[in-house]
Amino acid sequence: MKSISNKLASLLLTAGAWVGTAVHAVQDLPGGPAVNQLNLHPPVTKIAEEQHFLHWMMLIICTVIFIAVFAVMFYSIWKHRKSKGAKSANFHESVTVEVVWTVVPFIIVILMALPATKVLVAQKDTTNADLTIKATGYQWKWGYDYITGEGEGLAFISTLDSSHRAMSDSGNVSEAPANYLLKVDNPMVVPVNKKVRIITTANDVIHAFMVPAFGIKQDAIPGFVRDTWFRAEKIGDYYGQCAELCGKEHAYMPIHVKVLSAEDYSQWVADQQKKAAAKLDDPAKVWALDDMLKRGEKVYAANCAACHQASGKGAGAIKALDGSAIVLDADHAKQIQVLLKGVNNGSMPAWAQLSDTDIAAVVTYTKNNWSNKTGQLVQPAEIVAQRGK
Ligand code: HEC
Ligand SMILES: [Cu+2]
Repeated sequence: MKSISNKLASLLLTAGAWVGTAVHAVQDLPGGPAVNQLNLHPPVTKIAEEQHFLHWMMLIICTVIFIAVFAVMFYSIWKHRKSKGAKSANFHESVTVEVVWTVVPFIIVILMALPATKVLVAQKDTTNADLTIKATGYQWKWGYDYITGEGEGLAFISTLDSSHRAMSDSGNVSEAPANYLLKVDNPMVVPVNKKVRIITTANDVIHAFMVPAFGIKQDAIPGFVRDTWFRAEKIGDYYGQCAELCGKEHAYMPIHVKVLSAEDYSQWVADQQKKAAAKLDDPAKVWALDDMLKRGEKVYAANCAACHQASGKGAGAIKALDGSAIVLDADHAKQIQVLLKGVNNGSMPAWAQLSDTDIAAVVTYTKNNWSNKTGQLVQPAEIVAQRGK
């Protein structure tokens, strides 16, 4: 008994200490979660506002009904208890009671269903969008393709900041910033007050695109196309997550939507288009080893380190690249094929979406980093040659 109460006390102390540090470290994130948040996220779209209204309206109606029904019930039980000599009344087939208990709930249900249906239909109306963006779920990141509207043709991948992932893996979150596990390299950027249609799909498993402040949540299913929409009414940063439950890694593919003024958005589009043009490397270009290694290091940090670790040692089923026979092999095709096609049903994902130069760079990097001092240099042209095979 004593030992149990001791254990309990120490458990409470640890919990207390944990809550204590957590409260110090974590702050509200505007557009994202808040500390001790009880209500839904502050709405930034009409739809989200209406969802709030529905949520509260129904909660209040249900609470009023609950209190009324239970008050009558408990009062009756107490008032007509047996010790007072109460005799139960006997009334069968009272038409009045039956009509009342059918008609009243019917009216209440209609009162709740009408506004709910109106919002539901509005949520589904993705017509006349100013901008259409395809959001593709990958294990474990989002791909955004600007399909129509201003910015058409832009496409990029949005990945969790690797320092946040490292923090999560280490379990030491005392320094966690307010945007912990919500910081990405490339946020989705959209203009304010414009209707944005989001088309969702996925490349491997089911994902779900959710941004609470916009009141949107849509499954992203491989081989299917679904859509949703929002019109953000306030400039700012808004955060969401992949809301699919199956598999812990969905927690590491956050969504960050940056809402800009019309002018800032146009500026962003112009900048992106310039960058994209610069990135369109000539796959025929012949690279020097040093430049390739520098580029490969970046590609590795952004795409591979989450699984294979910065040390190249991997972990568990994730094979080490440091010392791997495939990486060391003088036949470059072996590793290039691993990257283009993936292995083991995607447990090592395919990277065909990376550019030829990026793949050549990361292959070169793994072949010359850690203890892998092969001196081998892989050129983009080799990737081009391997793509069709
Ligand atoms: C989602 C986790 C994950 C990511 C991200 C990932 N890999 Fe892998 N990788 C694996 C797993 C798991 C294996 C082992 C597959 C097997 O053979 O079962 C593997 C195997 C490999 C192999 C073969 C190693 C061998 O000796 O068989 C190479 C090469 C490789 N990965 C390179 C890369 C590169 C380069 C990147 C970044 C562009 C990368 N991987 C990103 C999970 C990942
Ligand atoms: Cu997901």
